[in-house]
Amino acid sequence: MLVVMIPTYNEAENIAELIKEILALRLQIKIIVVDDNSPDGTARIAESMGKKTGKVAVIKRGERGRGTAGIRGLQEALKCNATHVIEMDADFSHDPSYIPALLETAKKYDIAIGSRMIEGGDTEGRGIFRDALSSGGALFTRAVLGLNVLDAQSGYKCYRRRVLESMDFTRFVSHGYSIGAELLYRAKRQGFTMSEIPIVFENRKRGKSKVTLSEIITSMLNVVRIRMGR
Ligand SMILES: Nc1nc2c(ncn2[C@@H]2O[C@H](COP(=O)(O)OP(=O)(O)OP(=O)(O)O)[C@@H](O)[C@H]2O)c(=O)[nH]1
Ligand SMILES: [Mg+2]
Repeated sequence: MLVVMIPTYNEAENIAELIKEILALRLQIKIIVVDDNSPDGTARIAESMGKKTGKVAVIKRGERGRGTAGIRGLQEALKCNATHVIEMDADFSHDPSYIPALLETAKKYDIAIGSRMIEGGDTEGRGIFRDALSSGGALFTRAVLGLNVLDAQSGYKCYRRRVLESMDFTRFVSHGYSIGAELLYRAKRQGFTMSEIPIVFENRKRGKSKVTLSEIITSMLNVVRIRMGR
């Protein structure tokens, strides 16, 4: 069974439609939403979708943070017998229509990455500054961590169960957005394979961005810490 894990903070304008589109793929899927007590009622909306469909579980956390919310979601996915786990954003930057291709790729490789950087991939609707920051960040991450993928900062990925089972998240040196890159780094060192499929990443149309410039810079510094192991 495939679990799709979605961290949310104030995504009331996106979450219901996203869940509908994912379930419309008609795959054997369970959705786990990890919400950090969003003031806009995201969790309530997701819960009501869960009641209607029986396919959505909502985890409500008291703390905040994209990174730790993601870890919690991956751990919960393992508890419900997932063979594969997809991690994606709630804001439609990650088009759910790529889910089947990610899953297929993760049947051949341990990790499939939705990539903006390989041929056929792209980023749309983002300002030139943010775009340059993403591309530069991806190149930097790849070089420092010695990864053989171009979009190591992508938040749209599919993991095979055994990758997640092998991770001791208590040993992770990063806490924020760089957790994803750290997971790839640790996976590569353990001999897991990974491959990218092209995605067109569209800037969010509804709701507000949560990531700050300081978080982006911290996550770059964390890449160096990951490499040094502390
Ligand atoms: N649970 C949880 N989810 C979060 C938190 N911060 C962000 N998210 C979610 O993580 C995903 C990515 O966050 P975004 O704000 O879209 O960040 P981004 O995609 O890097 O930036 P933009 O595309 O510019 O908005 C979205 O689904 C958010 O709702 C948080 O503190 N807790
Ligand atoms: Mg986003």
